[in-house]
Amino acid sequence: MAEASDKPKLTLRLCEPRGFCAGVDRAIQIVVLALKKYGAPVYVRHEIVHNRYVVDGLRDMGAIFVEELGDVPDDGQPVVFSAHGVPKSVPAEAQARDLLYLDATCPLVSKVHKQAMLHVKRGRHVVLVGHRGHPEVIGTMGQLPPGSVTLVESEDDVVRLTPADPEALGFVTQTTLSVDDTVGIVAALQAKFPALQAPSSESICYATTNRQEAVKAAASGADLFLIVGAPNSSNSRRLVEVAERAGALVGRLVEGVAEIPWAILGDGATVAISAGASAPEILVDAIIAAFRERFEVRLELVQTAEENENFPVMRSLRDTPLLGEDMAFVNGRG
Ligand code: 2E7
Ligand code: F3S
Repeated sequence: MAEASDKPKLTLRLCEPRGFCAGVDRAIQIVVLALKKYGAPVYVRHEIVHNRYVVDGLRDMGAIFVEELGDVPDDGQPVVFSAHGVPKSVPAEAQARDLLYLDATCPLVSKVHKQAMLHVKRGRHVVLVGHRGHPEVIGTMGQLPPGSVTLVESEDDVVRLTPADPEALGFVTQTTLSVDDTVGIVAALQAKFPALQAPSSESICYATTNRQEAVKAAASGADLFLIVGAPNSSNSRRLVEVAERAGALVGRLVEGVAEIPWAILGDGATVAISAGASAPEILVDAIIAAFRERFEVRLELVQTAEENENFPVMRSLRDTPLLGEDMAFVNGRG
């Protein structure tokens, strides 16, 4: 008979879906495959996705991360653009310098770029709902002619908005926004500008929507809600906000085990866990293992959706095989 544990008891609620989305998986694959095909170094403009474990792992394989194309030398090696997208000037500069570039922009970001450009083509000024300074926002604004886009971050910004022609406006949003906050901002825009044109499909992506839904479903009654993700990961930060608003006592963004606030957890506590779209599952596994060392854990799954999205890499990399260890890394499990 199994011996009764003398460890305190704890319920761990695991959200599903969590962690890597199809765009992140594709972006990491592109860097790994480029390293296989072209050898090291492969330059990557900006963190391929906002996660230190991923970036360090790729650096160990031979990737060199730079912030600007100007930092890439003319040594014949390829440069990859991050999943967040780039202004049009970046591929233009790469072409002018005859650099070999691979664009790992998420296809769902490229779709938002196209919808923003379509607004402009139809004579509309674009309202972009998003967070100032985020690389995705810089990339989306950089698709459009100067003066044709205005960034709106809040309902207050809507109050201050005075477009030249209120009859000719269209909006798009960043893909990783809070679904609930965005409903409020878009409603304020529509109330003030009844002629405002929506994009032909939702800009907030499936992964953002699904992760926020699962967090909402798991938050009530949680003493602590851990979101695995990096401080510069927009979608992960939104999950912490969602968790706290949906009833978790404390929400915490953690990059790993070291940041878990053990002191606030006693016998009988409930902890919920999710992970941002850029956080590998290996980090979640390590956190669960750390809980098991300290507590007698009862694991619960809170699943609100099933995801089957898969974004293939560009044709030029499709013949390069991904084997064992590399495959595990790409899937966030190695
Ligand atoms: C690209 C896009 O790398 P992330 O943490 O990025 P965010 O935008 O959330 O800071 O997550 C994956 C990802 C999400 N959105 C990549 Cl546009
Ligand atoms: Fe793409 Fe959404 Fe992931 S925009 S990179 S699928 S979080």
